Amino acid sequence: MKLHGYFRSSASYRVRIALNLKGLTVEHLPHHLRKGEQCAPAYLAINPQGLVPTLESDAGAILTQSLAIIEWLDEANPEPPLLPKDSLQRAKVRAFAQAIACDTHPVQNLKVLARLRQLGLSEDKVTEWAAWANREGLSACETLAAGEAGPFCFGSVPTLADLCLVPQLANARRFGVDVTAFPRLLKAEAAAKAMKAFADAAPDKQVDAEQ
Ligand SMILES: N[C@@H](CCC(=O)N[C@@H](CS)C(=O)NCC(=O)O)C(=O)O
Repeated sequence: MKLHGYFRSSASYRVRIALNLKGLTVEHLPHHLRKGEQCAPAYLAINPQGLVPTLESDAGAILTQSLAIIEWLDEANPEPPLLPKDSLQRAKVRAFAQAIACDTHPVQNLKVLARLRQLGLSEDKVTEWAAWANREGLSACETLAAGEAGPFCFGSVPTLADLCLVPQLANARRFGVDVTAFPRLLKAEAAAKAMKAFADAAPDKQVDAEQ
């Protein structure tokens, strides 16, 4: 398999964690987002949104959207499961993951911030916007996980929720968010980061990582 990604891309980071948890190896094909490589015609031909990640299966199928990719990997490689067996817990895990992937990450994404700059917002205001988006989303997630058994977001093993949480906390820190406001999320993050699958997926461990 081939994974088109970028070391600092949190959506790619989610998929890297899933691959590592499943013990799957892929060829990593980096696209430098700040240089606009995601908009090259050859890449748009496989991902018309011009976003990473994209996964190419061994059979040549092209998959986009990190959550769809992760669910496909989970179905094709059921161990260890990334979603709980209980249908209510499964819905809660998906809700948490979507709170990050559908409602938080997209409004602080590179192209949204670039558009805000084009519309005249100063760099300070752009960062303020991104920090606000992260604070809002993570604060809701703190409440969603508050009553759940730990140490992970939803119980004693990592789920799709943790795959979304860890990369988003990295984004939040980059935008200067005080993440100590989210103790339940930090507990889950600490448990996750102690696992090699999460540690090896970190941005600074990737072939295209910049110093
Ligand atoms: N919902 C998509 C989001 C993908 C996405 O926004 N990726 C970012 C990097 S984390 C990207 O490619 N940004 C390029 C840009 O904004 O131009 C997913 O989960 O895969």
